[in-house]
Amino acid sequence: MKSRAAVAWKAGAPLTIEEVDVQGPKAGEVLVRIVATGVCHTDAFTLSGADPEGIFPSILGHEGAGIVEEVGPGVTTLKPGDHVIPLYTAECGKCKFCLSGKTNLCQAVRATQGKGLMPDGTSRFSLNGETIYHYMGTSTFSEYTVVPEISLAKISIDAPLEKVCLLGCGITTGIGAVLNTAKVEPGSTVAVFGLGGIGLSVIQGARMAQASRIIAIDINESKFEMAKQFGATDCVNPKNFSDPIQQVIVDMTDGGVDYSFECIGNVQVMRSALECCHKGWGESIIIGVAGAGEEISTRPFQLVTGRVWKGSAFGGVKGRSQLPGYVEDYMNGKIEIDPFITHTMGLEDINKAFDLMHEGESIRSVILF
Ligand code: NAD
Ligand code: AHE
Ligand code: ZN
Ligand code: ZN
Repeated sequence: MKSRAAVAWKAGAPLTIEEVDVQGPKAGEVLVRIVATGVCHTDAFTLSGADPEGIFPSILGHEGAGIVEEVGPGVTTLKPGDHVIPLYTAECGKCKFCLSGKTNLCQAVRATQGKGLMPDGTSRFSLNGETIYHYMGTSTFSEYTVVPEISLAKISIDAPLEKVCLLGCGITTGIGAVLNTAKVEPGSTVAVFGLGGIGLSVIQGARMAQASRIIAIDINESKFEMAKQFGATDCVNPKNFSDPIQQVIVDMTDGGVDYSFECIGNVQVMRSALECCHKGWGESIIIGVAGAGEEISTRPFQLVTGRVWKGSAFGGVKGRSQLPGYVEDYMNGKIEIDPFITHTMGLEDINKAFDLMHEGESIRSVILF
């Protein structure tokens, strides 16, 4: 079949809207009609060429929601008409990772996913006979996409897809990092570096966890108003201080915060986020994604003296079993999504969504098909 899709032809070039060919679902696969998709900074990261796994030409997008159109042979848990959120972290329930009880990082399809291919090693997308690669196993910048059954969370038919698409990445990632990865306790102090969709979701999660103090840090002060709405108690622009930001936070908190979160993808800020943690117990969670060749560093003494460095992918959330609960929590008012959607547009304007992100103007743009 034909599908309207935004194709990334090469690093750094704008996406172009094409009528691509989409092959029907093979065994264990599902054809999904995407209704809406957010644009996450990770899409921009891969488009920039900084992603070691970036492949071109490809169809980006990993923060979508849609409706099952057709299922391939052997698919038992989904049927046409079901509402779904595609998962860049699958949940097979059978692999060593799924069975460990220690991680959400199912590896059942991860190897082929990282090569832009379906689990059988081929792509469902092409244009004029040329292969177009998948992205993160989701490719939500296409009206029709093919996704493994184990990479789809079935959600309530009543949930508005143009809102809950953001649970496909940003909002779940931020809240999950607080609740699952850090396990922030009531009364904790928290520092959040970077106030985009991820950082604001961390703030939302920190408030849910009843943190007593939430320090929001960004070099773009226009983000502070929304940070306060979500529960930030203090807003700090590192550019207003001559001291390093970690020293500023340590001075503000009698020795450092209990938890910090890096939501930018800047390795220098990752160091600051670790070093603003309290001696003896402070934990810093890396959420931001850094480019090829970049490395983090600190004095080992920072860890010897009890600070802990952790990372979090998709907020530690197991998509098939836990994401439907996040959708319910949105429906019953426990999770906020609407204020994140600062812009909506059609697929033909998707490059504008990237511009708004780079200009610091948007939190999330949602593309409506
Ligand atoms: P965004 O562009 O919307 O927000 C980034 C924010 O960081 C902006 O407000 C920007 O002003 C701020 N910032 C930039 N440089 C800064 C600095 N030096 N000091 C303080 N603030 C600074 O991005 P986003 O969509 O919120 O994504 C944030 C990061 O999280 C990206 O690296 C993205 O790839 C990553 N991410 C990771 C996961 C995961 O599962 N680990 C999931 C989603 C996104
Ligand atoms: N491809 C990159 C890594 C990108 C990355 O870390 N992705 C996050 C999700 S970001 C969503 O916005 C993730 O889930 N990572 C775990 C995984 O298995 O990809 C690189 O450096 O190669
Ligand atoms: Zn994302
Ligand atoms: Zn698995």
